[in-house]
Amino acid sequence: MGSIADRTASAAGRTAGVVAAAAVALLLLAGSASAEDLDRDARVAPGVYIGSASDHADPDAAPPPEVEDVLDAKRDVGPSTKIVGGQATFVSRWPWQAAILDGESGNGFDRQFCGGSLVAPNIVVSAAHCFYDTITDSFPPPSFDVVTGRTALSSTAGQELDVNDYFFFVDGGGNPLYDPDIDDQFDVVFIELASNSISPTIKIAGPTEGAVWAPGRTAFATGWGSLSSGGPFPDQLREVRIGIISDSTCASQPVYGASGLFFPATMVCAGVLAGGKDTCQGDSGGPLVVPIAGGGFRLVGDTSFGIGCALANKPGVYGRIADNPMRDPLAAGILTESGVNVLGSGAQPPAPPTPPTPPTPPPPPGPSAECLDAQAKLKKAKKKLKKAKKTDKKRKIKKAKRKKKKAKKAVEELC
Ligand code: 4AZ
Repeated sequence: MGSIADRTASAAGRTAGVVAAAAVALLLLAGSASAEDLDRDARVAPGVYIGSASDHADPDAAPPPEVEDVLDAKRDVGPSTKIVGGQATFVSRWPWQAAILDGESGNGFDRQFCGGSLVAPNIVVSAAHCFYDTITDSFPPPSFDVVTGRTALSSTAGQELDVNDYFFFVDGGGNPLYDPDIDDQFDVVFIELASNSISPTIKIAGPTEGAVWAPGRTAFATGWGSLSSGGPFPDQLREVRIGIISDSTCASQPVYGASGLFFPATMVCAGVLAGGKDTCQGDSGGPLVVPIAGGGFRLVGDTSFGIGCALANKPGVYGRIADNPMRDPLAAGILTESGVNVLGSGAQPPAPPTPPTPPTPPPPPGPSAECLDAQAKLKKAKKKLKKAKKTDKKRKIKKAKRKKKKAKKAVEELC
């Protein structure tokens, strides 16, 4: 518990108990300020590290209020299969999809409060706001379970796995960078499972793969969240097809510009500006993925927040996990914990669908070349017959008549 934090903290000569890590930190350590020096409005600098939840107090504390919000809402409305904007799907299509469960009582439907993405056999990426306790302003020790390989939450399919620890971004002084009192930046954690999941994993889009999640690209979000704000929750996993939205559009006045909620360094928007398709409460932490050429997907975001759900000009906002400043510390922290490189490389966007072959153009108007040839031959045969008639030679006339007849027949057939 707290292992990478303690190891790297001492390597960097920091005081005991400071949690900091990630290979990328080496690039950023020089001249890094103390926690006190940090300007809270500039939390992207001077460094982004990874810290763990394991040192924090009271494992028996009540779950964070945001967890209770989702669970209360589920108790109120119960399961439903009626969802707007997406469609029911199967975990076999999105096998990296994880469900995060709270407490001990009830089935998976009763206990699920967030989603996640399996990126290594023992690592799930999820959202920081799923775990942060806004009452104590801290990340409590893990008191939740993770399910993989399950389509219907209320079933017992797949694996239910214990959690060893979870890790979040911290600044150079070991303070969490996710702080909902300020904004929703750095809304990402990775969870270390106590044992491996057998489900297939997904790679995070790597530094050479920006094209796969360029603005306008097709994306999919999946989860068990309500797809209408305050509405019912489904028991079966759902998927929704949306698009990546540019930072400039998302930061524009009619979208999130006026609210001041959107920070492009740590967030990416995806959705449909006309409204109607979106993630919603309970989808948090779950995957935002994009298809790649040759089949397969890359993970580019974790479901974070939005104003309402599926409203026009209010798309979903996702943790920008495929870009720095979060990508490299996240990947380095996971590599340290699990030995797995979770970054993809070399993937291209899928080729656009091949356009239908154009219909063969109609033949040009007018007589064909064969017809013109036959007509010329007939003219010649007529001339020859005229000439033959003048000679009065019967055999010649007969031969010319035969030729003319043949040429006439050809004209009739070809013209
Ligand atoms: C939520 O409350 C939530 N429309 C998640 C995603 C969105 C809104 C709310 C995006 O967990």
